[in-house]
Amino acid sequence: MHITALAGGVGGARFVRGLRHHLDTTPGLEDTTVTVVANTGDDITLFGLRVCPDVDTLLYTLGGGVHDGQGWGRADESHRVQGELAAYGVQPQWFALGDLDIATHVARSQWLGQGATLSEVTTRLAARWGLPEQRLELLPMTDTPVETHVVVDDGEGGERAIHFQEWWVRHQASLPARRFVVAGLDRAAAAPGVLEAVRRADVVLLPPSNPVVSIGIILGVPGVRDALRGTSAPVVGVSPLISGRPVRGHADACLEAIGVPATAGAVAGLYEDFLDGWLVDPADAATTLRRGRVEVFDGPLLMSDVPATARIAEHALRIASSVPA
Ligand code: FO1
Repeated sequence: MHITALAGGVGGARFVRGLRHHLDTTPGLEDTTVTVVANTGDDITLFGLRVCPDVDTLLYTLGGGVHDGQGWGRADESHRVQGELAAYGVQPQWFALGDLDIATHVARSQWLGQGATLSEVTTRLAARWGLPEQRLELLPMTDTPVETHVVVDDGEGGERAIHFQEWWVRHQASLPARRFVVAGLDRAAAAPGVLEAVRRADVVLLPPSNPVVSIGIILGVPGVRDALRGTSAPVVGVSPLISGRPVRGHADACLEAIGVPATAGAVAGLYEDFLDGWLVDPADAATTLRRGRVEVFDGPLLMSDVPATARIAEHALRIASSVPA
């Protein structure tokens, strides 16, 4: 069996880690391969280094090196380099880059500078984190540099665009977002293997990632949405909301910016043209009605630890085998 998942950062990475745990501990499913297509709209160049937060969160989480409390960055991290940069007055300081993490960005930037594509670089980084041995393939959604920007009020009656990370990390999504603009997305091509991974999958999963700035950005890569509509595989999504709120992150602020209510039903509506099954938390079951052909199921969605997350993944796979694709 082959599973393809579209993922953002923390929620996507934790879900895929649970999925892999379920596959590895279930007789007959160990050989299942998983392709993860990662959002790259969060990418940013800082201190001359290319930083790919969602790709790195997936690498570290699946490779066993993540700072579990934060959900991103490396465990046992130090911040001596950024401290030294601060002493030089080098900005920004609102985005914490640890010393071990910086090595990833140096390696990536060096290889990109030598002419490697982001896919090739990601494959090299994934090898260091042991992903192939776990039958995990990690693909950036595109090799074209894309960056999500957030249009906010400029305080003088006009508007200005800031990088997504500045809005998310520096301002904690507290500046009302007028809209998201993804520089480069309309001209981007899906990275090698991405469309095939959707088309040849036996199951496609949408982990509980941000529906606007993670999954929504991947869906904006030309060809991805059509591949999802055309795949013969069942497509099953896991709601990122519990009781209408994101467990972490700012999905509610993102949904508000695009005029979509923060409800599990409204999020399913964003995927209605290709989704077959939608898994919501029991807290949202009563208010989530079947939408068109999308069948709704409920089960606990709190990813409190790896075994609990594995049970959510198992439920998603059971749904995949029960819904008509
Ligand atoms: N998130 C934060 O809230 N604060 C940070 O300083 C921060 C630094 C950071 C560095 C590398 C990295 O890969 C991720 C980092 N994140 C940080 C997380 C991240 O930028 C966001 O959670 C995502 O981009 C949204 O999915």
